[in-house]
Amino acid sequence: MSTLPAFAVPPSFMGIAARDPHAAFCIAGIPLDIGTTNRAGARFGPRAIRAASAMLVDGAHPRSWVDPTTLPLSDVGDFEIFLGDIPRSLARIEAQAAPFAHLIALGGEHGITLPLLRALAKKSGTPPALVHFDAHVDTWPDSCGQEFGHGQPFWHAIREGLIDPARTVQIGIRSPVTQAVWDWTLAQGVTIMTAEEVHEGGTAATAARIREVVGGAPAYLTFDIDALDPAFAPGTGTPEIGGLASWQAQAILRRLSGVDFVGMDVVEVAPAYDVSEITALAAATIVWEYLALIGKK
Ligand SMILES: [Mn+2]
Repeated sequence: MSTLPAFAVPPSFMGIAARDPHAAFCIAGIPLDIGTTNRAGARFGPRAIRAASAMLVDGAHPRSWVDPTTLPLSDVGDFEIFLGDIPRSLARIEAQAAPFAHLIALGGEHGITLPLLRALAKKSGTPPALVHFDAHVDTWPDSCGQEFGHGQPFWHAIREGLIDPARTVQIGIRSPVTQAVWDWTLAQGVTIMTAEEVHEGGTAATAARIREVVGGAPAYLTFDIDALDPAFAPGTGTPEIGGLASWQAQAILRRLSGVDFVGMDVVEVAPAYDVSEITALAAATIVWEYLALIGKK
């Protein structure tokens, strides 16, 4: 717990002073956004999320009673990327992610998840389960001619065997999508929970379904902030109406204690389109919720 007022907390995540890459949990920014298909600007996501996280240093999580500021946690700064060069950037991200025991990444666009999963696969051998919050399935074989844009990460991840599709669950899905992409995703064994299903079934049933799909497998959490409704997260490149309220995402995450999470990212925060920093605050709080979950283990 910090004794500083929120506005005076240093500009790392939650004001963490440690930059030790050997810490049990490490936070890194990955300011890549050149694979976005609509509004770019997620390159400024990491700094906005860090700034908003200053609100989260005043005590423990009111459900798990973990205080994330007391965890063995470092903020190692931002990864290097190559401007204008997606393949080279992805290779560089993968190499930089490799040494960390447990990485929590602040995007950047969703394309960063592919090299993070590649790095994880090299470490663990067995493909993890995937808990994927998003408005979009992100299993397009290409978007606007891009092979490695922000709509492709899970097309590649499934084909490369980086995740277990039978233990993959997507939550909040609602965007326009070609039926061939939808059907291919389901045919791989992926569970799709639409935003409507979350709204109508409730957060407890959603969390129960996630737990059922993931089972006891190691799991990776990828949270595209556009899973949230634009009313709660306007600061993103490809907003879609009908999304989750921030309380719903929080309520679902709080019911995932005991899941064996091995890494996470929060992506697609584009501060230029944000209002009153609510998108950045939502993203920072999602990370904080995640830290409360893994800190309980
Ligand atoms: Mn996405």
